[in-house]
Amino acid sequence: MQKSTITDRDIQKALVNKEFLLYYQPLYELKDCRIIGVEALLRWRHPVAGMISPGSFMPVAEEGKQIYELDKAVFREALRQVRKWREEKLQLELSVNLSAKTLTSSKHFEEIEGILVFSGEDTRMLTIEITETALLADMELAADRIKGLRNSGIKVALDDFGTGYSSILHLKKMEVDIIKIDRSFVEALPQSGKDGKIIKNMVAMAHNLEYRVIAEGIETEAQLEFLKGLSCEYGQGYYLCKPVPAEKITSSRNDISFADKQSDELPPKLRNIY
Ligand code: G
Ligand code: MN
Repeated sequence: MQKSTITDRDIQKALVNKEFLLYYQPLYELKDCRIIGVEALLRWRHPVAGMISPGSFMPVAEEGKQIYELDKAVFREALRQVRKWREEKLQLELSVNLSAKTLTSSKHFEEIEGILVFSGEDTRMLTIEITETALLADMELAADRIKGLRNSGIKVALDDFGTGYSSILHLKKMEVDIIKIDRSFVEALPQSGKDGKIIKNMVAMAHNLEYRVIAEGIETEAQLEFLKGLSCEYGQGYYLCKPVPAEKITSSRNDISFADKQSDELPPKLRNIY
């Protein structure tokens, strides 16, 4: 299914037919490849087209009204899963993506808050990721809502950092906890000297401002080593682990592991943490 052929109506129908599901990608502390949590990532299991990634349908959802329903569905499902993991004695921190549109809609943001309260989960276990490209529209309101979330104990991450029109302005205006460096900066490492310098300075600036830094899209061992060399403390990416269905994340001696290491969802260099 081509991105251009997906309509708002298709997404609405898919929600009714329960075709959306969540995958989870572990986030790692790079120095010892210890899992610190998971990011919930939306997938669309289309009956004909197969698995569709959010890059193909999120822009359509964000143009229309379906984004609100998708965001709410993701929060409900991810919090249900975290509860299940907790009941199985698997204590996991959870990152969930929230669109700037939902963040700045009073009605829908209140509903998200309602979902959080209803879940009864500890807010300190939760990080909300907000993509910086979309933040510009109503920056004051966004900053205010972010402040409210942080006051309730939730951590806030600026996602895809560096790709927005005014990344530095966002840093100035938004009080957040975490910066997630967009994978387009990681992609050309370590070959590109220029990208290396950019990312080195991004990490240094983020640390000076006392943010935690997560590098996205680590696909090779060389990229991992380069980032470790810059004291970038956290990361995620296919080299470490691809997004996997919830059932693949299991507990072992109170550590986090993967049930099925042979799955083709998992990269050959999967690192266990024990
Ligand atoms: O915008 P955000 O960073 O939340 O998007 C995450 C998306 O990136 C997910 O759809 C996920 O599957 C994908 N992703 C995760 N790790 C990698 C990676 O190492 N390389 C690439 N190209 N994509 C990745
Ligand atoms: Mn994200």
